[in-house]
Amino acid sequence: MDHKDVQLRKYLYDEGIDPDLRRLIHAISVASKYISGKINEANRKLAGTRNASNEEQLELDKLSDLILSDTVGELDYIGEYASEERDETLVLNNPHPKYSVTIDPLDGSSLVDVNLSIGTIVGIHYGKTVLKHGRNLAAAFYILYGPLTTLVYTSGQGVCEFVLNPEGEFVLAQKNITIKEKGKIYSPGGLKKSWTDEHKEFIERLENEDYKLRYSGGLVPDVNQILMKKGGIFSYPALKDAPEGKLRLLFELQPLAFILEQAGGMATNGRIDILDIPVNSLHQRSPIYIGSKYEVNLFKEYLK
Ligand code: FDP
Repeated sequence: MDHKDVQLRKYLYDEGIDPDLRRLIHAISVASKYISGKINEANRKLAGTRNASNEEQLELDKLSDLILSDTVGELDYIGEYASEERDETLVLNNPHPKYSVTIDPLDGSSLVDVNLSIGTIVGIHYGKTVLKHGRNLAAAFYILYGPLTTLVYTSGQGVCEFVLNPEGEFVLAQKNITIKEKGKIYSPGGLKKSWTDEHKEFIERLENEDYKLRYSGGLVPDVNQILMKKGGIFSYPALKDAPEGKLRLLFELQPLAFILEQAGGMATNGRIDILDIPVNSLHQRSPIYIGSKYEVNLFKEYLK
């Protein structure tokens, strides 16, 4: 593998992306190939022994974080590296920080032992800190480790998908990906008995409108499914015992909201767009409704 990734780099070049941002995106995409290899290794080990999955998963999370922090840390223009795996950000002390990075190194890692898809989520903010609302994002992407490894990306000029080919290169599969005004699938997170009445009524409405249930328990594949099926809704709501829901604003929601908005969809907590939510803390959580406009706006009606 020589990691030329000509198509990925040309795409970024054609978009007029600043060379430093291009280098950062390419460096993370190369790191994701190693993570993909490590996931396969872990899967093979589990398939062979079917033993202690918790430890195996934990190790994989930490290893992915290490690979990514080392990769980002080598660049002398990054302000902060913030990872879902760490309590605090890694301040890189570079004299002229241009970008800061949020990473969820391995989202959905509890699905490794059952061989379901998982992902890495990346947000790249302008400036020396990641503690910014989502409109400050310069770029966002996720890598989906499934039967195919794909990279879905935006820098505010539409959404495109790259696929990792057998030679280990990310090649362009689709550009200008858009979703429809209204979809046919719903993906509802959270324990049903903890749902609020508004959320329960909203989900019943979708069921009465013949939406099909599609929930894998992995945020990246579940949101990717909405994007690739060209519509629908993923939700992880406020719960009676967790009013802020489960998912993290900086590491999970902002990057995915940026991508879905760019594809013509919406992402909200029910009251305010995810990208406009003020950021108070690194591990802040928020409910999310993300997908086609019809479904997201429908939920807002229920909240009124
Ligand atoms: P996981 O706990 O397996 O890491 O953010 C974490 C996440 O998975 C998301 O990938 C997923 O959408 C969500 O949690 C699943 O939560 P539930 O188990 O409550 O459905």
